[in-house]
Amino acid sequence: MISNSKSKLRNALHLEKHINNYFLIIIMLELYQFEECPYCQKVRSMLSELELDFICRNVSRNREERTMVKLISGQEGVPVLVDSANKKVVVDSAKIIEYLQTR
Ligand SMILES: N[C@@H](CCC(=O)N[C@@H](CS)C(=O)NCC(=O)O)C(=O)O
Repeated sequence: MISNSKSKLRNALHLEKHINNYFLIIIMLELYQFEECPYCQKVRSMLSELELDFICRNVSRNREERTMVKLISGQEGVPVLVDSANKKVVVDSAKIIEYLQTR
């Protein structure tokens, strides 16, 4: 009986941890990018300089294969920044950098 309660508590704590991680992920900044893209590099540097955590969404080098980028931003170019907490999608490295600096 006691071990059953302990196991329920353990499961509840485990679930809570996952739920907390889930919300942490949604409020984070997401950068759609690929490593060799010089515009993406500029944005990554600024995110580091501002000590901002972000999720890196690595996309194909082939623009026709960037389905999520197209869906989210209405165009295929990267970098694209998604700031879910502020419901913003920002396209173009210069605009993203300006957004990050004034956010
Ligand atoms: N002016 C844009 C240029 C971005 C750009 O040319 N990105 C390339 C990758 S390095 C790209 O995605 N090209 C495909 C396209 O523009 O559809 C910026 O500064 O972000």
